[in-house]
Amino acid sequence: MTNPMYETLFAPLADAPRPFLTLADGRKISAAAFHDLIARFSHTLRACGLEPGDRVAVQASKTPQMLALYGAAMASGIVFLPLNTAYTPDELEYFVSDCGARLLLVDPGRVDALAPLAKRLGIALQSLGPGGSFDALAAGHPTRITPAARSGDDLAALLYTSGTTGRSKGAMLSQNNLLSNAETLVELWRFTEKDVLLHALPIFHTHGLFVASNVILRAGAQMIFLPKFDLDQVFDLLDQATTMMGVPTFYTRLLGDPRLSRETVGHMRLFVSGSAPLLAETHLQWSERTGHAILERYGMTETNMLTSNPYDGARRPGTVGFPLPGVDLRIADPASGTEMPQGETGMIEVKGPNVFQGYWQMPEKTAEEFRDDGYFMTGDLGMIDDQGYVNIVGRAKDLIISGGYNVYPKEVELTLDDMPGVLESAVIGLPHPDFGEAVVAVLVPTGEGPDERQILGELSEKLARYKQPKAFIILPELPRNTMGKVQKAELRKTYKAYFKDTAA
Ligand code: MLC
Ligand code: AMP
Repeated sequence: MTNPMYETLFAPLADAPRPFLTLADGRKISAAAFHDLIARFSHTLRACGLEPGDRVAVQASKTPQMLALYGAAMASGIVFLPLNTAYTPDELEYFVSDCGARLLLVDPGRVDALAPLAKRLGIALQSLGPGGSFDALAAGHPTRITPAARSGDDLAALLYTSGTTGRSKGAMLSQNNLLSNAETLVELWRFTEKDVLLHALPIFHTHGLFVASNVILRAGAQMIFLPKFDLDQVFDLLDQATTMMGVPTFYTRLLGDPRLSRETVGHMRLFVSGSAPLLAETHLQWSERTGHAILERYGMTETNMLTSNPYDGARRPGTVGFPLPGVDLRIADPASGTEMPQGETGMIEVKGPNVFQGYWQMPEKTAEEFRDDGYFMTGDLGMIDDQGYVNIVGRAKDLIISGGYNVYPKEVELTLDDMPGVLESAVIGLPHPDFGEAVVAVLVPTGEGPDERQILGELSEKLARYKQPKAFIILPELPRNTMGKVQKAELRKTYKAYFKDTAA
């Protein structure tokens, strides 16, 4: 194959009259029409001066155009860099300059706001989606393409992940990393061309882009492609779907709605959850209410999917199931990397064709996260039970997962510590009924004390909304151990019921 990703996932759409996308307003886009768009966008990327191996960065709403751009990047051998639409221009600037993108695509309404940034970085700026300048350029291009020659080892995408310290890192994913995972999941979860996936996840992260979209493309199936998770839209369109993938917040919100019943989901084949822990309680409530056992799986940006509960066989609440075929997973002593006996808790370490190629231009950081024998340290603490199911029992990394989005406390603390009235801060995740965990800032004030509204105002210029604290707790000092280290575990324990019974 001259371009495995394009040929496997996107070429089969060409000239196929079958439906591919159903949009929120009921409009359908055929596979053939979608492929025409991919071809036009591919020519347009080249006309904008991008060569195979160059990066295209995109921060745009979830539209068919955004998904077609992904296909076009693959067809042209261009590395796709999708960015969370919640990122502020400050956040965006780092990603775009770090990866040396040649072109930045944004929503039409954001061009004016981002033009100075693009000028400063010397990068071309176009808008994508209805009324977009990129779409207008594309209209003049042909609907046939010859894909760029690429091998499975060539880079397909760069996804940025934050870290416990320092700068965000661009995880380099090759064509084979993505394809091998899609192939495994199609088989394991029994996807066929008869499936219709209700797709309400964002497509700038692994879950919505690589798990959901790649699986559907590989299976030759179709999607109900919603701009975001909206309960009314989901209930309106659910009866046309056979499967859904979501973060746990999708399931708790659906459970909170009286429309959810055995009848409303009677025709569904499969519900998948991931990106954050699904409470055993949610799993059980879902089974009682709908008769379906949610299939929970576990993965990471750097590794794609790693484990899954079985399709046939018991889907155990509170576990993430078995290592995927082809994935070697071990529980190791975090300090030495020595494998631990079954039943003991340690670092989850993995190896396989799905594991990424390293961090963009950060060879030292990459080396730090791999063992000498090639295992990648996930930063998750786990245990394998007597039936072989992997249980995630904690995190070695200081990370909060809020509604499926990762928030690294250090980034929020550094921003807070710079603000007037703040002497120091500790950012923690507390159990939250809607988001699973919510970001909370514990602040020690200087003399006058901080003004919360002013802080939130300043934070919104610097940090995406989902990273901003949902609550502030003011203390005269932070609890520290004898070494002077802030005891976040103690803070989490003291305030664990903070959001209990709070309406979402
Ligand atoms: C939105 N807000 C959030 C938030 N999402 N705050 C904290 N955590 C979140 N996840 C903010 C909004 O800006 C808004 O702020 C307020 O919270 C409520 O808005 P909302 O309209 O209710 O939010 P909503 O659009 O419904 O979003 C919630 C959500 C969404 C859960 C549907 O966050 C979502 O789609 N999450 C999926 C994330 C995901 O795909 N993760 C996969 C990563 S890949 P205000 O104050 O303005 O009202 C990965 C690997 C793997 O992890 O294994 O899959
Ligand atoms: P990200 O960096 O956004 O890809 O997030 C990856 C992290 O999400 C993993 O390292 C886990 O901590 C977490 N995660 C993903 N799936 C699950 C799951 N099913 N249960 C618990 N944590 C999960």
